Amino acid sequence: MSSNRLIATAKANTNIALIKYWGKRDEKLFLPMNSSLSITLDKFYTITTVEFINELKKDQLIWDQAIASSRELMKISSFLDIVRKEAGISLRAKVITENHVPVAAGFASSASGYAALAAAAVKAAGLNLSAEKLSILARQGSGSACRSVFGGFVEWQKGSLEDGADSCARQILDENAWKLTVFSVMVAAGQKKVSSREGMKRTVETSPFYNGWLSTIDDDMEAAKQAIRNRDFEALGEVTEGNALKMHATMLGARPPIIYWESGTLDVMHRIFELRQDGIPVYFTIDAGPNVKVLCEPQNEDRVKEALMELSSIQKVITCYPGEGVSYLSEHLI
Ligand code: FM0
Repeated sequence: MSSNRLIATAKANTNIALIKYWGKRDEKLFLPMNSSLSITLDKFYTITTVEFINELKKDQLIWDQAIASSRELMKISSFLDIVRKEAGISLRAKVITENHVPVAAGFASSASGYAALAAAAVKAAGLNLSAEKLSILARQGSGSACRSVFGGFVEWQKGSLEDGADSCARQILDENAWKLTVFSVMVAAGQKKVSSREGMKRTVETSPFYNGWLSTIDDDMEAAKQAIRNRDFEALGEVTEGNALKMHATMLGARPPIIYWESGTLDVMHRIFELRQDGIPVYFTIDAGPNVKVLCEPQNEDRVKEALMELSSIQKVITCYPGEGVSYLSEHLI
């Protein structure tokens, strides 16, 4: 690869929110109603190469080895427009992206996807952005992507400025500072029916419980940060599980209502409650889908996994740990 080619490859991991982002105050800039907090994970990731090419008339997108739909291309193109504007270039780009996120895992591949795309695009465009600026850029592709820029435990401060210049993520603890186990538990389910984008919009607009949700976020954020500072797993688990349940409660009040849970989701939740009654500190969180993420300390990991595997409604359990933030790869896919 010659040094003057406008090309770069970046890798980004997915993240799982412990305090959830649910609702936007500005849809165009992806500004959230509430702050959130996540763990970047080590198992599921996206690798994306961006090359700005003189001869191209329009952007190209190759998505998991296939030409992407024009709808996907349009989204990527308008995201690249932000980068082009910032870099003062008008070149079109070839984008090759590979998702190593099992579709059924219930992780938003948009988080790792836009973090990797933002990182590769700015480097290919010759921009030298701070991690904070990169996070702000990634946010404008998908909100949760701003957190995947950083590894380990990450907080996304909602900010208050109208242009979103203070709405970005920052690292609380790096990925080696506190090893926790996060099981990605896949339960039997059909296709996801309501995207998180649509689900949060409908909740903000129609749920009478939405303001109740918002009124508890500052306390939850503070409790989570304190638990992380103190490496207090039970305190972190309590606030994490409660926060996820509150988010889902807001959706029950939406019209039409949104229920992401399947019967397998409930089986896992009840099994976690039983394990806690048996004295094992283990907690769950659930995103906008039926799968469950289960958190425990590494010393209890075997016992928890065994208990989960006994459930017939479970399809697969993948063991994850805190992972790193975006990185650049010297080899590339072209
Ligand atoms: O990750 O409309 O980022 O904090 O996963 O692209 O900004 O896909 F549980 C739900 C993520 C929502 C919580 O939403 O939405 C979280 C959620 P976008 P995202």
